Amino acid sequence: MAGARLWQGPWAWRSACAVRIRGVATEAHVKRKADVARNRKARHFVDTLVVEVQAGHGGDGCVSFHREKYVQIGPAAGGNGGAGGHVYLRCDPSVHTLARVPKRVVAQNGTHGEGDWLHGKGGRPATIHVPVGTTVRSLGWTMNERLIQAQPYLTHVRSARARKAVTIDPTTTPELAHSRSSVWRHFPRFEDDNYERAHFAAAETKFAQELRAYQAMLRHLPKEQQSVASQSRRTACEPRNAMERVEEACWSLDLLDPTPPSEPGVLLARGGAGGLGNPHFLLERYHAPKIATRGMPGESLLLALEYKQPSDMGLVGLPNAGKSTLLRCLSRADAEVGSYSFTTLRPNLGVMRLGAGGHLLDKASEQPESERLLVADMPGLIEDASRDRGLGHDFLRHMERCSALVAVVDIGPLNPRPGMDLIILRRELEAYRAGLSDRIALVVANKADLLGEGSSTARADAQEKLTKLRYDVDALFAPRAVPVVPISAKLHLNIDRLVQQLHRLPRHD
Ligand SMILES: Nc1nc2c(ncn2[C@@H]2O[C@H](COP(=O)(O)OP(=O)(O)OP(=O)(O)O)[C@@H](O)[C@H]2O)c(=O)[nH]1
Ligand SMILES: [Mg+2]
Repeated sequence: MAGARLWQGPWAWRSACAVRIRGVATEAHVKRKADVARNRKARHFVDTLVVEVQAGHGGDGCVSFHREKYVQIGPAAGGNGGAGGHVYLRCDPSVHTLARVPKRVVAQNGTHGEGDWLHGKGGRPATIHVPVGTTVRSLGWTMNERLIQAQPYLTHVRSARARKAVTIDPTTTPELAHSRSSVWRHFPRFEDDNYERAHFAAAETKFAQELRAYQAMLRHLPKEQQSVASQSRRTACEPRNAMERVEEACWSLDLLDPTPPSEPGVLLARGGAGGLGNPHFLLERYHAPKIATRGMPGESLLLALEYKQPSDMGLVGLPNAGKSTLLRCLSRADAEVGSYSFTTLRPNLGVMRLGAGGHLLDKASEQPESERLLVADMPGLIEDASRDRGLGHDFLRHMERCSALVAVVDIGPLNPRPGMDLIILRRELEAYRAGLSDRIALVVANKADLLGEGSSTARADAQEKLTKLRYDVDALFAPRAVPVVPISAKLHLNIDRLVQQLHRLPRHD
């Protein structure tokens, strides 16, 4: 334990120093910190995710000769390796979050070929299921271990120079020689001198021709049959920094329709082709080939997923206005409530159940529902959230798919001018996306229970404050008429009237 602390000590000290040395934290650093904080609490509401995708590698071809009674030296009988599994992406209407998408998706490798012409089995494909409304961006293809090993040799044999003579000298180009050994398999005891045999040169030329033909065939496939990895540029980006570079994505797709059941989905990464067994290298003058090829590496890529949660209405407001309390009051959602700012770090969702007359059904009510409205409670917005103050305003992406917005303001005694909150809110919504504040269809004046307590003057003051707020709302949203409903979300006061108003809200698509 003490050892572990000793080991952690200098590391922690060094990283703290690194931040101090840099002096000012970069914008990206601040953004990442806010993202980490948001993810920690509401893990069920994952809206952005970077996924490492790895298609299966091909199984190795086999070097074997047929043996049976009275047949001592049979023909070449090594099976081919199975192809690696592809990785697909499906848009699934039964999925509503990215929380279940693993951060690394790996398809199965093909199995190796065996003797007696037994070909290997193809690897099982892997499928990523995402909700309708997900934006998929490819951050580029990446190198995997198998590709790092095989790439130099594969590039060499594909090159024009190699077309004339494929000769690799291990003393002058040891790297290439090493890479070559990750592509070829040999019959036992032939590993050392197989490469010097004339037969190998002929087999290598054949392999190079076939490799070129295979790649040309892939290139000429219709666009929708080509993998996303092959349509992307190579990236050197690390998965943990990937979200910062999402703007540089080289391929992107908005999945607005579910994938038909008859289709496998978008092909993200193609599995590697299976290796070739030794019968494949039977040439006119060589009847006992003692070589086979290993399976080709599967494609790998880095993917950024972004999900904009569609909901019927979104509760927006400054911190502590009582948005989460209101969501709890309207639905069974267990949103966290606290008397400090930024209690909510990620959007919470709740379902508002309405009965036949458009009234709110009790949480335990067994009465039949006539309508359901999905309500999203957003984290608090503050002034300059668009400049990454507070939690920033990235979470507003969910508002883009929200039919109507409900602004929640604190009308209690601690907030002398609730109208100012609306001005800040409007400005921040507009800073995120011009026109977004036009979706505000209702203003909820919360914490009304704290006003007008006791004397009649207090009641008159409360009335005046509400009138002033109505005046501010009219001035701010003119020529639109935006109703103001005073409530107490905590004490469930005037909720019936609020529900009636919510029911009547105009919905944008
Ligand atoms: N008296 C009174 N207090 C309320 C009412 N609604 C909310 N509160 C209190 O106000 C505080 C903040 O409530 P939250 O629901 O967490 O506020 P929020 O807008 O979700 O805050 P953030 O998540 O930080 O943006 C809590 O202490 C609540 O108990 C109300 O109607 N009356
Ligand atoms: Mg909250």
